[in-house]
Amino acid sequence: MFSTEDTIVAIATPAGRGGIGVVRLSGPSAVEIAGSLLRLDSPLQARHATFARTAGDQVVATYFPAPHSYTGEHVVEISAHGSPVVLRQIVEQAMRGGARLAEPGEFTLRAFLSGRIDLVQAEAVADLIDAVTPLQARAAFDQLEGTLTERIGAIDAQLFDLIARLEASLDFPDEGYHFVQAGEAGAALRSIESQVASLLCEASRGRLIREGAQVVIAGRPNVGKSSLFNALLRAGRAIVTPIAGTTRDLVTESADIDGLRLELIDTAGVRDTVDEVEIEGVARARRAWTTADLVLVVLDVSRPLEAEDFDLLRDTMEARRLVVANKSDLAAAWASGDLPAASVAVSSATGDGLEGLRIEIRAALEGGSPAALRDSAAVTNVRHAALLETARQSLRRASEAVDNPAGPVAEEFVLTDLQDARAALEEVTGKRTSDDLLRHIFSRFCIGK
Ligand SMILES: Nc1nc2c(ncn2[C@@H]2O[C@H](COP(=O)(O)OP(=O)(O)OP(=O)(O)O)[C@@H](O)[C@H]2O)c(=O)[nH]1
Ligand SMILES: [Mg+2]
Repeated sequence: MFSTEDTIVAIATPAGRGGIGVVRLSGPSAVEIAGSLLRLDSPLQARHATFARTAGDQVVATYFPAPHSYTGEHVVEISAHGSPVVLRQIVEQAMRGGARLAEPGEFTLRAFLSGRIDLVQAEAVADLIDAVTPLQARAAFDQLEGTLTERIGAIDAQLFDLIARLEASLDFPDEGYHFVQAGEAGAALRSIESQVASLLCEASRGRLIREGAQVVIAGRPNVGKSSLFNALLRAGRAIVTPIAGTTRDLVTESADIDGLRLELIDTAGVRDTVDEVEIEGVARARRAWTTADLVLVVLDVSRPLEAEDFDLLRDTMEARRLVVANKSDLAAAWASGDLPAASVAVSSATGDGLEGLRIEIRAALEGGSPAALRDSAAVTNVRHAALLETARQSLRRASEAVDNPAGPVAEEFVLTDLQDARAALEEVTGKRTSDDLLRHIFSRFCIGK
């Protein structure tokens, strides 16, 4: 379906002016086409930067012969001065020489099709480019290095071995000999299943790294929600006034807490009101709590607790939350023991306690293991997580069949489930794949990658 017989060309550097700009050619005729547009004193040598002229610029061309190139094909990279006009001219000349304009991600697609990288690694390239925090970049880099590929490969190999032995038992039914005993098959299955489960366990942490978490600030009017929002952002983003009911709509901003990306959302103070705008603001605030990964429930420690404060604590009980006692710089009207939940004392005005709150936010999002995020998160991609879940369910069914108290179920049934599990794993790495899936994955890449 995807042709790799033609030679593709694209500007590989970002649009606009820059110090240098790179045009990349890949395909069987990359060298000939480059030769047609470059005036060279000597022919291009493999992996050597060669000075040359084009019609409109002085450039440096580098030739990477197949298969040791980014795409696995013959690649020529032409570094010119970073002028969009010059770069476009080079691309046009290459097209006159027979090259085709590359689709988004087509260079990486070719690297996948030529077997130089697998699908996980190809997706990691896009994740690395899109990363906005060092933690996201690190997780993508690990995947690019093949960490996940290796772990899935190891699981797949064990499955393959088990399947082969079960099939052998089927092929020689008259021998009365089983190449694998039920107990042995059960143990192997449990081990494989637990390896898949541990990958899945990393997936929820991985999602957090990749997509960031939504953290909503909730509370009654004037308790200092917008002040806390600004303090966590270290910027005067939201309007703060002594007037209750200042914030009317959701105010959203990205924040970065120790490399963990957050979408921080300030909301309208919750109260009964007849103001139509405020009523809508409160409704939006309530909806935001229910979808948040974490709710910061803000209370004002300088004012006596009222029934509405307890209502708020009750209304947010179902959510993952942290109770924040704000305005700790003022005289306290209540103590933390008066609340039905633990609380963190802060002053958004002075910054007191904010560092502790940041630590609590991270811990709450990471499920209580602060070190975990930094260590490893092999799975960050929802597509991978969904396929691993499918594999786990198939393995579960196979285990149950093997451990059946009424005697093990026939090999045929176990085999079907094991094959299903394998198919799911192979879809992660792209050993099995469809054109539609590839089209979908590579469409999120930039042109020239
Ligand atoms: N002393 C002191 N004052 C604070 C603190 N945090 C907020 N304030 C003051 O409390 C008032 C209300 O602050 P906001 O941040 O606007 O409160 P809010 O919860 O966003 O209020 P609404 O948007 O009306 O719901 C302002 O006068 C702030 O200066 C604090 O930690 N200490
Ligand atoms: Mg506000």
